[in-house]
Amino acid sequence: MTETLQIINPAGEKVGKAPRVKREVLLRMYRAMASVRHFDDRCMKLQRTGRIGFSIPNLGIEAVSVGAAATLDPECDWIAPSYRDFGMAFFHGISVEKMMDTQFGNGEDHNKGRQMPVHFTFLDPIRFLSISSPIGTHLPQAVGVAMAMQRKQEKGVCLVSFGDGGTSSLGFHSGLNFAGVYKAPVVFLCQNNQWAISCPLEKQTASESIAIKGEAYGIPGVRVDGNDVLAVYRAVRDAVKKAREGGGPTLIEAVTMRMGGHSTSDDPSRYVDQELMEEWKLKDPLKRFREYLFAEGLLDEAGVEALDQELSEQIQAAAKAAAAKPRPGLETIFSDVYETFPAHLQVQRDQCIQHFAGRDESVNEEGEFPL
Ligand SMILES: Cc1ncc(C[n+]2csc(CCOP(=O)(O)OP(=O)(O)O)c2C)c(N)n1
Ligand SMILES: [Mg+2]
Repeated sequence: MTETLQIINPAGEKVGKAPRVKREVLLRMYRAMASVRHFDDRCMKLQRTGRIGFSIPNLGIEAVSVGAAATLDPECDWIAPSYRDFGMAFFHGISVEKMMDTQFGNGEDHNKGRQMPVHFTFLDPIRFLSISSPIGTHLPQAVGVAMAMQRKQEKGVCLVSFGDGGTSSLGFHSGLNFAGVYKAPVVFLCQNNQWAISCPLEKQTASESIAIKGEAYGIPGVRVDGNDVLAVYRAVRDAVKKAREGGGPTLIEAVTMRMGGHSTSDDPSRYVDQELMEEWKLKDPLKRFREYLFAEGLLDEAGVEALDQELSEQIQAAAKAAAAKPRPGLETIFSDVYETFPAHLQVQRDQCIQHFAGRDESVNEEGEFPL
C-alpha cells in the first residue's frame, strides 16, 4: 500500500518534518480554514431556512483545500477547483461577502446569478476556472490550461481538485493521459472523502489506492493525510515545484472524510455509519492544526475565540447584506456572449424588458429577473 504522508497527528503533535512556512502564512491558513467552517455552517442554516437554494458542505475537508491553495503563486497560477473548495478562495483573499453574493446569485455575484450557488469563479487575485457540475469534466480543461501555459513558456501551474468519484470519470482518464504524455504543468489533487454521494469508495474502485492510478499514466502518485494541512501543503508544494520546473504532473490523493451530507439535498444518516463518524471527529483538521499552532506558540485560546467571534459576525452580516442586494438585471440574460451584440437580440432584449415591466408581477419592475 502506498505510504500516507503525515506531519501533524490527530493529537496535534508533530510526527514528521514540517515544511518551512512563514508564521503569517500559517496564520492565514488557519484563518481560511476557520472561515470555511463558519461560512459552511451559515450556508447550511440559510438553506434550511429557505434563504438560499443550495449549498455543499465543506465540513472535514478544510485542510485539503487550504493546504493545497497555499502553495500557489497568484501571479501566474490557475486553480480548477471542486465544488468543495471554499477554502481555496478564502485563502487567496476572496471575501466572505463576495462568496455570499455567489450563494445568493444576486446582482453583485461575479457569475451574475448564472451558476448554481457554490459554483464560484474569480479572476482576481488568482484565476479560478468556473466550477463544472458534470463530474470530471474540468480535468481535461485544467490540463488544457496547463498545456497553454507550457506552450507560451509561462511559468504557471494549474492545480485541479476533484473527488474520489471523479476518478471513475472519462475526464480523469483523458486528463491524466494527456498530462502524462505532454508533461503538462498540472497537479491533480484528489479529495478522497470516501463517498460519491451515497456510493462508498469500495464500490468506486478496486484499486488499492487512488494514488496508484497515476502509474498507469506515467505520473507519480502521492498519498497524504487529508486532515493534516501541513502534509497536504508539503505534497502539493513539491508537486507544484516539480511541474514549474518542467518535471510534469503529479497525482496527489488526500485521504479525508466527508463529515456532512453530499449537499443540502442529501440525508447521509440513511447510509453513513455513525460510529465511523465519531472516529473521524477525533481527526478534525481544524482542531489538529490549532493544537499544532498552540504548541508552536503561534496562537492561543484567546486568539481562537476572538477569530471565531469576528468570523461569525462578519459572515452573518455578509448574508444579511447579500440577501438585501438586488437580483441580476434582466438584461444579463443577453449580455456577455457576443462581442458585437446582434440586432435581432437587441430587439428581443428590449421587448423582454418591456414585457416584464408592464406586468403586474411581484418583482421590482426595473428590469430585474422575474423569478
Ligand atoms: C457526469 C456526472 N455524473 C453524475 C453526477 C451527479 N453527481 C454529482 S456529485 C456526484 C458525486 C461525486 O463524488 P466525488 O467525485 O467523490 O466528489 P465529492 O462530492 O465526494 O466531493 C455525483 C455522482 C454529475 N454531477 N456528473
Ligand atoms: Mg467523494
